Amino acid sequence: MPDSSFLHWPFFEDRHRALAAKLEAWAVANLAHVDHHDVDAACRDLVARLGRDGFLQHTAPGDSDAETIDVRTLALVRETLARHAGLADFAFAMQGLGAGPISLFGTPAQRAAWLPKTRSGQAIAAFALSEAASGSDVANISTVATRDGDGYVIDGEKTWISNGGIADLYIVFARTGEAPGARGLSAFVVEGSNPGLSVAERIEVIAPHPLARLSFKQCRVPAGALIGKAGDGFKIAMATLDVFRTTVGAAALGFARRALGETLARAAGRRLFGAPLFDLQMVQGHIADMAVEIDAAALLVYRAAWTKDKGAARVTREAAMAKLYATEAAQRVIDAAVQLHGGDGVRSGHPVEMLYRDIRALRIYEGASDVQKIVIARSVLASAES
Ligand code: COS
Repeated sequence: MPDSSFLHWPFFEDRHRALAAKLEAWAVANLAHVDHHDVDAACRDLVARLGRDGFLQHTAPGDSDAETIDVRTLALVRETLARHAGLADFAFAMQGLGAGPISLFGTPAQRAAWLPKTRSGQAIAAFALSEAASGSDVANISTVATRDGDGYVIDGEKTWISNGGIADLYIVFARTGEAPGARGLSAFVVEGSNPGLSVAERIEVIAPHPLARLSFKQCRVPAGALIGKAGDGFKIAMATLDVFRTTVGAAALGFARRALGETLARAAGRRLFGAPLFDLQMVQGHIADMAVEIDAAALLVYRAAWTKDKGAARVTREAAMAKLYATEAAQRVIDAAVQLHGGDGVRSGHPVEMLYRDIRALRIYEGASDVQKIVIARSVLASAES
């Protein structure tokens, strides 16, 4: 296990340290050989095992209003899983993001119907927000949900949907028209078996995972599928992202820690110019930069998580800072790791080559770095004006 002294920072409690130790042992035993050839099967298997062994419990508390998501726990689990296997982190994270709107805003009936299944790994969850013309500009969503009798009919397309094709439930954001723009969206639970929902395209990416474009044609859902109130969809999406963006930063942190660990082993084991690589001061300079960026990222991630857990109503700025900095820093750390590994750094299947592919999407999904800067700047301005 790499340096775990950060677990003694004041953000954490004994229960966090105990979970980190338990999950580390589980990851060593379970994640040494994740098969990437069939990512659908691998993700189903990972969700089932994470559920069976109790780790998905943390993705969606909330059977009662008194229970809330513990963001520090989510972040610790994500960074630990990411350090061992990117696909395991993906499987865990999507259960959380997909169940998030139900956990945070669902009715008692929605919570009772779905959360026991997502927590046990019996149901796979997905978050269907992005569209071809509205990835960053969420208020511009064009998928529509039309009131029809005692339910709604959804028509449109969603794209870049993680777990698309293998999910049992999708949280779908659609325009219900209470007002133009952001105030006219609503969120719905759509079952994977709904005949109006189909996979239009499977999408291959540089770090493969289940990903699809989805088509909704006359997709009928009951009134009970509406999460929160009609018109609340944008706020439900943003508030869910406020929680999970911090954990994207945590995943990036896990990737960066793994990259540093691989680099330290390389620097100690490889000899160059008659001495260990580590003896070169230029190498030490890289390692120092990597370590500083990792600690700075960890401080921002766990500051955001702790702030939310202590009851802040909104952590929009803290979460945006955590995601922005941790993902961008991890990209730099991993790039340095590849460089210090020489040719091995770009050899297919080498851990740092896999990290190099794994990290890239985190700077784009759940709000691209550019969007995080907009969010941060607006928040800074608002504070300055108040
Ligand atoms: N929590 C709760 N409410 C929020 C919120 C948040 N984090 N962010 C905004 N809102 C509210 C605002 O307060 C505003 O409410 P009122 O209408 O009552 O004033 C409303 O939602 C609209 O907000 P805003 O005017 O900021 O909307 P914009 O269209 O300008 O939002 C950004 C722009 C870029 C911030 C937003 O679209 C965004 O975060 N985009 C990235 C989306 C993303 O992560 N995509 C990836 C998909 S998931 S893989």
